[in-house]
Amino acid sequence: MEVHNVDLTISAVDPKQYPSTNYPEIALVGRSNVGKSSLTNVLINRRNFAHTSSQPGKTQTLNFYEVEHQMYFIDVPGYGYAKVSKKERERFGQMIEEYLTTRQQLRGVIELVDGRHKPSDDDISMYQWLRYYNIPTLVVATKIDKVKPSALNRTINEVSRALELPSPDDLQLFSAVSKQGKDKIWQWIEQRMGK
Ligand SMILES: Nc1nc2c(ncn2[C@@H]2O[C@H](COP(=O)(O)OP(=O)(O)OP(=O)(O)O)[C@@H](O)[C@H]2O)c(=O)[nH]1
Ligand SMILES: [Mg+2]
Repeated sequence: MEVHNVDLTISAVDPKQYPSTNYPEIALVGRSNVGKSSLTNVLINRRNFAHTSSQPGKTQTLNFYEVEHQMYFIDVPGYGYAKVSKKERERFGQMIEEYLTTRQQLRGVIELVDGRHKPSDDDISMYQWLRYYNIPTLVVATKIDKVKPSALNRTINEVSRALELPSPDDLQLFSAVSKQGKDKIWQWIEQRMGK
């Protein structure tokens, strides 16, 4: 999709605030600082519309970005961020879990992992959890501009093995710097939207 029109509809802290339209929704999940907001910006052709930061824990609400009056991207707070209090983490956890398991409009989830490292235990748990709930999931290994081209196959193998991906198509390499992988990710999204 060529995106021209985008709007931050709501930064929600409560399900009552979620948009009431029936637009299909795609949520982005992953560890704090992995690059969820950066991927959102690349997909919507904006520089810093979704606020990014080198400090983890930047996104603290469910941010609904309306795209082309057709769909929403949901930028979700990251997991595994130690500086957020336990209470806060539990609150995020519940909010995210409730959203992912009950939201009718949700068509799929993009789980980001850091392409430079092996998936963490949290990454693995998240993926297993999404599989358990039968939520269609694309895994995106990001920051691959920081990975030597000769090491990319190793990244693919490590992520595929650690997450036990059912198919090689369930993984996409991406860089918010070079934008490599953007078109493939859009293809997956459009397929999930039934286009
Ligand atoms: N080199 C490189 N840096 C990236 C890439 N994607 C994100 N970053 C950097 O990683 C940092 C975190 O990016 P964000 O997009 O804010 O991460 P996030 O997952 O939204 O983080 P939280 O909101 O804290 O959960 C920023 O400094 C980004 O510039 C990438 O593909 N390549
Ligand atoms: Mg963010």
